[in-house]
Order: sequence, then C-alpha cells, then structure tokens
Amino acid sequence: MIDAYYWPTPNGWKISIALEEMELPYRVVPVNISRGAQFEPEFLAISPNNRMPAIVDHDPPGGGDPVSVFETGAILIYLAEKSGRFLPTDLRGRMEVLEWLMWQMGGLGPMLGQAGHFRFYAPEQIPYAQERYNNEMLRLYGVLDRRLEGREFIAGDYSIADMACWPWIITYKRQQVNLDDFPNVKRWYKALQQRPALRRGYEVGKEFGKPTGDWDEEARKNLMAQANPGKQ
Ligand SMILES: N[C@@H](CCC(=O)N[C@@H](CS)C(=O)NCC(=O)O)C(=O)O
Repeated sequence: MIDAYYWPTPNGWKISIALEEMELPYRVVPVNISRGAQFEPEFLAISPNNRMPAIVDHDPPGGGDPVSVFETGAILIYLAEKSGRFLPTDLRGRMEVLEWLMWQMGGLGPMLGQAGHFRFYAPEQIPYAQERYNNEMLRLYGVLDRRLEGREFIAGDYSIADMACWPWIITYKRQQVNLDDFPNVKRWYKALQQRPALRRGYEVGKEFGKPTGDWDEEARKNLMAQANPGKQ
C-alpha cells in the first residue's frame, strides 16, 4: 500500500493521476496546505521541502523498509518503475520521457506557478514580475505546442511526461491563456481529458476544497510563509 500525502492542486494531481493510471493501491493522507499541514514535523520528515505531494510505499519493490519520496518528478519515476508502465526501458525512449518530465519540473510548473502568484496572490501589483512570468508562460505553451505538432503524446506513447504536464494546463482559463493560440496543446489536452483513469485522478480530494482558488487570511499566511519567513 502507498500512502499519498496529497492535496488537490496541479502538483498533487500529477500523483493521483499516475496512481490511478498505474492501478496501484493507495490511500490518501490529506495535507491541507492552506492550514499549514506542510509545516508539521511528521510531514517534514517525509518531505523536507515543506511541499506536497509525497508518498510512502509500505511495499517497495524488493521488500525492506518503507520508501518515502518527495518531489513529483522523483515520485513519477518511482511509480513508473514500480508498475513497469509509462516510462520506456530502452535508452532513447526513456531519455525522451525524462527530458520532458524535467522540462515540466524546471519550467512549466514553476513558471506557471509564478505567473499565477504575481497575478492573483501577491500582496502588491508588480507589473515587471507579472509581465516576465506571463511571457515565460506563453513561451512554454509555445514550446509544448511545437513539440505536440504531429504527435499524439509528448514523448512516444502516453507517459509520465504527459501526466506531469496535463495538470498544469488545467489552469489555462484562470491564467487567461487562449488555447486556440496553441492548437496542438488544445487537441492533446482535450484528448487526455477523455481518459477514465486521468479523470478519476483529477477527482481525488475534490471534497477537500480548492486551495488554488481564493485564499482566506489563514491560507494566505500559510502559503506565503515560505516566501516571507519574517512575516509568519
Ligand atoms: N517541486 C515540487 C513542488 C511542489 C509544490 O509546490 N507543491 C505546492 C502545492 S502545488 C505546495 O505544497 N505548497 C505549499 C506551500 O507553498 O507552502 C514538486 O514537484 O513536488
């Protein structure tokens, strides 16, 4: 059994989608990031970066002590290797998937995160930051769009690279991105949306609430704590 330390956000959905797609048994341990659960010592022991998601696999391949993993890129690789699915084993196919997974981890996720932060959550309007991250977001949409030209999936067959990117594209409306400007992304996004396992993964924890939506005062305090340690 895998414990999934989770809250329904783009990074959380990557893992709930992967667990559903791979048909691995798991149970959800809610980490309410708008109430500061990511700073609890028990969670920090698993995820020292005070970010969710993280997993603990009580039945790791080869047996032995439970394995805990934080960072969604590492979690996706772990789950793909455990299940033997969605990550090719041949050198070239594997590297292609890992390239795009790393592109998501270092580019698409962080830049869209910052674009949203400066537009919707920052206590002051900073046009330079808003423009910089908005431009970077649109540039990355363009990169993905060119990659998907003539391709059904990001790298070979459906893989953990698609599972990493899709939950970030969900935010397009809120981020005011016109998907018609990125027709290949739009086709890929809508096609994946039809996958029953992906839909199940996206539904996990719907009842918990929406920390990526409007923040109340306490959520603001908890989610800004890392950025403004002096203001906690
Ligand atoms: N690079 C990390 C990012 C995880 C991340 O940023 N998670 C957010 C939710 S989407 C979080 O836990 N935020 C809590 C906070 O900012 O204190 C990963 O891929 O696992």
